[in-house]
Amino acid sequence: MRRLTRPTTPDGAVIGASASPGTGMVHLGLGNFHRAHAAVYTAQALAAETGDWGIYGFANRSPEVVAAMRAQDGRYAVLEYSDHGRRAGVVDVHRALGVLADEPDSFVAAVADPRHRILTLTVSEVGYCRSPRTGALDVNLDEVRHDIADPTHPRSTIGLIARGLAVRAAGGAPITVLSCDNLQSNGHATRAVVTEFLHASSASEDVLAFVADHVSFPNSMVDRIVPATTDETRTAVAELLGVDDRCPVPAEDFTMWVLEDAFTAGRPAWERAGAVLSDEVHAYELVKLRLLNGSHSLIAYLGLLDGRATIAEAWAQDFVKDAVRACIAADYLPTITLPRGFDTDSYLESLSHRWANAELGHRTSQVGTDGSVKLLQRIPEPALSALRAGRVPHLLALTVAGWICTVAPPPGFDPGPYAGEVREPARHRLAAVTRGATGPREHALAVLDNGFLPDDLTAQPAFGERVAELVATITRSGITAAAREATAATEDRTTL
Ligand code: CS2
Repeated sequence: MRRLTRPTTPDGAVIGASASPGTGMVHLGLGNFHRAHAAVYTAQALAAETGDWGIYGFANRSPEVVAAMRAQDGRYAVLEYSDHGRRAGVVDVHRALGVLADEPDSFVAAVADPRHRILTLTVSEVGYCRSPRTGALDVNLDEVRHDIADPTHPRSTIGLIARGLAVRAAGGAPITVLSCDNLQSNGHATRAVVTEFLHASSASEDVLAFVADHVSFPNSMVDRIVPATTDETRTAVAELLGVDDRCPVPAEDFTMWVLEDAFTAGRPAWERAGAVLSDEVHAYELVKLRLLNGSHSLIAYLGLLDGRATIAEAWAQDFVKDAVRACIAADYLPTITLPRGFDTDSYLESLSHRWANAELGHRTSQVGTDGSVKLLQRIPEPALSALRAGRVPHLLALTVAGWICTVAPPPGFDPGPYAGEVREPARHRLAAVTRGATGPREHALAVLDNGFLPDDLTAQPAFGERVAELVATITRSGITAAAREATAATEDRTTL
């Protein structure tokens, strides 16, 4: 079968429009999420309104996707699974490609190039180099420490972005840095870590003033469930399009993007592709980070510990549904001021539907990955607001207990066949701090006492106690019993 390229793309298969040859945006993080989300919005925006918005895409580390896209004239397919079956379309908006780890100078030059007016980021929660305890730039991370000492040869994401902006400052051309990651107030958070880095590395007043006055960091809420590519993805694309694509992306049909309209140097007409420009991004972020992502983590850890490979299989279990419903009603919804006119019932119904999408094959281990960093965006704030109101957030505690039992199982506890697939950057440190614990409770308390959660949450002993009890119950009686117990302890209910 012929390889997907410009000449072999079937007629009518291109989603939206192809970008023109020039690049107007730089993107960091060529993973599946960007390729099925912002790239698709950009292709559709270009169909509605032309502009020089081709993307110069950088993969963080992995050369594979860059090699595959280069061999395919920058193209790849998005394979969408919905109730109506599956369909595939080709995205053609990447006009230059690189691997950050191999050519950091090209990235810095691209950010500094005044023709580029937006830098978009999908570097995952880990990429922002923030301290779990304080949320500020983590100057104890090796890469960050290195970059502060030698900011002209950076290795960390934040050091590289800061370097690009510092070089750009000389010409003074404004630019927008747009985080597309699941971080609360992701624009503010990005501005904060970049600025903290510039201060820590003794950047000049001119550079600081440029970043303060001519670089905008809009907040945005991003949403599309995008699993990892498998052989089935490739086979399905071959069947649907008749070409061999080495880097297709599977995705659900749902997609959503809410952005603050703060683009200092222009932007594609993303609103014409369905993105929402809103002054209520914060409210949308909380809805998404808590109701979707927070619940997702709970589904993932309950499912993993119950031997379920996918989110859909986990969501099919009554004990998981009951726990998630109670969690949303009692632990998440009371902490959110909803956007104007928001229809909670239909949002919850659509979540249930999305989690049930079995064709997607979205793995519990994928959602369970990087828990030490992802959970920080999902658990501490709602947990604190419950504790301050005098309630124990049993199901948020269960989420943390599920994470501990998955990635740092107490001695003698078997987390099941899929826990080993979970990537966890803190795995070694977790093993080190729990070594020698005298039982599951002490094991959990050792995690809570060692800086994995924000200080203001660990200052509330009721939370740690609840997590420790639930880790003990999971170890002694299993995940179903622990989930049922935490659900029963939670009074409010809602229906999904
Ligand atoms: C998931 C998200 O892996 C995870 O942690 O919760 O990637 C989720 O699928 C997306 O945010 C959906 O927009």
